[in-house]
Amino acid sequence: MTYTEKDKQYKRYTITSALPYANGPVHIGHLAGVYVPADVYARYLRAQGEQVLFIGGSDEHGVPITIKARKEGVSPQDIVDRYHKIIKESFAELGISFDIYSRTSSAEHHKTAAAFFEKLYKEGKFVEKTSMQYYDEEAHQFLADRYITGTCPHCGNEHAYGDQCEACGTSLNATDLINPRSALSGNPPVMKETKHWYLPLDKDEEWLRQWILESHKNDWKVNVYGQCKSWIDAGLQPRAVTRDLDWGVKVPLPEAEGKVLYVWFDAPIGYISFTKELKGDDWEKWWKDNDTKLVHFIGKDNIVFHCIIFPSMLKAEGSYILPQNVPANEFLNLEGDKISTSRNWAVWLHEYLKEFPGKQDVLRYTLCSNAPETKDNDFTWKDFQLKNNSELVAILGNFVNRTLVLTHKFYGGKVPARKALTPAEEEVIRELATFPERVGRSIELYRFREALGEMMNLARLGNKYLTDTEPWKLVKTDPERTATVMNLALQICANLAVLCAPFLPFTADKMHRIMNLPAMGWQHAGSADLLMEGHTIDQPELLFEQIDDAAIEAQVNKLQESKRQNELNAWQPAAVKPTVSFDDFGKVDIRVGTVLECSKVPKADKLLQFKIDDGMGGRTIVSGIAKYYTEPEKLVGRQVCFIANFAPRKLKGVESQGMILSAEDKDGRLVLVSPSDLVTSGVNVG
Ligand code: B3M
Ligand code: ZN
Repeated sequence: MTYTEKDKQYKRYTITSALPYANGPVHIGHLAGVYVPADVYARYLRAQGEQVLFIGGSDEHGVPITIKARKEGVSPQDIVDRYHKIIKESFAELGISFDIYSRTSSAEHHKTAAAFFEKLYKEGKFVEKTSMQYYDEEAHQFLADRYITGTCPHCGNEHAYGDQCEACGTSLNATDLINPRSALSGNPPVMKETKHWYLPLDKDEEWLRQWILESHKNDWKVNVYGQCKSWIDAGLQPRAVTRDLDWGVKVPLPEAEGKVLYVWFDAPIGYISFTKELKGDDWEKWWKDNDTKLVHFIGKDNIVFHCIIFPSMLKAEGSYILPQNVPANEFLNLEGDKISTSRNWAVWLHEYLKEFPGKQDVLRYTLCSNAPETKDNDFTWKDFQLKNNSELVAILGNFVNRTLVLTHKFYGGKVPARKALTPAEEEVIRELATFPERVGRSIELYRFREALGEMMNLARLGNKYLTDTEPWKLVKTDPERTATVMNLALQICANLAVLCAPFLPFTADKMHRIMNLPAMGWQHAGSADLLMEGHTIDQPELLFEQIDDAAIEAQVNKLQESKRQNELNAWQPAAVKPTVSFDDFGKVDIRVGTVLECSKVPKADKLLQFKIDDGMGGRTIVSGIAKYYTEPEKLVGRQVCFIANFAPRKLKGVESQGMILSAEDKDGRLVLVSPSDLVTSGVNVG
């Protein structure tokens, strides 16, 4: 049984993609890990004629948002309004085909999440516990999740958060951290008593083991299965689902003043709330009917929440289905370094869209062909350029363009008649028929890179066919054979328009438009009779254009600049040198001098030559600051500090009689040290 057949038992597909925190824009790591694959999957299933609900939205609660708001001195609502808009618009522009993109601050979501909690509470599904929790005495606040940082007990990462270590993916309780510190004041926290509600995951171990480790041993990805297994094997602990915070969904109990639902309790319920927003009374079948296939697209740091905690919530509620699959991806790095929002080491989607207008599909293609499906992967701008120039332009674009241009040249844009076929052509037609299944099967197995590669193989097949038959030569000797070749090449183009659509929707639209194709489903593809003889093709347009070195260099420079900014931000004063005695200090004779002349030392880029009035008849000093004072003559009259008893030395043939003092700024720039008021030349500094 193929996967395609197996899935026929489903009547509809509920596809969710992780809700990005609205504390920053979306970057290529998010796209490659979650949104591009989820969108390919949703578009493919729609093309298959399936009923699809593709859900997205912003995660607007949680500590990352309140921390950001605090840093900027604005309200959390300001932060989420700002980023929700950027995220939503940039997803739409990239063609991520959500059926709804909502937000967890919506009224429907608050209502749904609170009701979900209430139901579990009333049915006694929670354990109530009073415990000691970290509290910041200076900020008068309990320290939930990311308000507390410390060393991960599993991997030693010194910047682990109170709910999770991002380095090793482990989900933590704040009390697990070694050397905990408050993110508010930087102080070590104290313990204070508070009451919370816990989901007793320890009681779910048995069915989780059966459900994941047995039932899904063969269809869940190895990385997902492996993380779940090590979690379950380590023994599950009760998880608090409430927090002492004032930003989030209020805990709907009178005794829970000042408490909200834990963000990881409310956020996945967002998938359900958004379904309600979109479908109204018709929402339930998308979440409760057994003939619905629920699939969560996420990044690897979200595995435990989607495979263990959310399913346990759904199971406790009792009326929901569980996900059939959770195809989590690994991480995408950027130019060899971990993508980081705080270090601005990222390619931001909204910036890409501005800087590469009309090139949505190039990004979709690059990210899909390089998706971190089985291991972390690296995005480089060079590779982006290569994929565009030697794959999209040279393979897909080239095949389609050659075919359409020749059709216009030979037949005025009308599809010519196909006559007798050679055995090689019969083989091309047989192979063409296998592509919908080859591409589709890989998509259904969540192997999107492989699927994309298969689609490109059809373009390769087309190119090879043209190269083998050479219609541009054949036309001079055998018009009938040429017509057959061009007919078949056009059929391949029409097939590509259908098969590339999940990956490259903008290109597919363009091809449909140029070739005057009707809307077609996946089931139409594979046929060599999509275009009737005489069908009119419009003037060809290039599908892709070369990306030149300058565009790539600009991006690399932009990244380098952000690296430089980071280094500057991380600057700290050098450690203080070993103590010196008053006598030792007294040996250095520092004085004030007045610049009489100043010029560049010939044949030395860095050196300036000063003539200084030192009150003792004058002296020459050479100093390596030419780069920072490009108009040396303007220094005349300026007072500087210099070491008067520095051993003389020769620099580029000039004897330097002392050393002029300058301060080195954190970016390496040197500035002269001068007295703040005019003094007599030659006086001592000390
Ligand atoms: N907001 C975490 C993340 O972006 C999170 C996902 C929620 S999915 C329900 O990694
Ligand atoms: Zn860790």
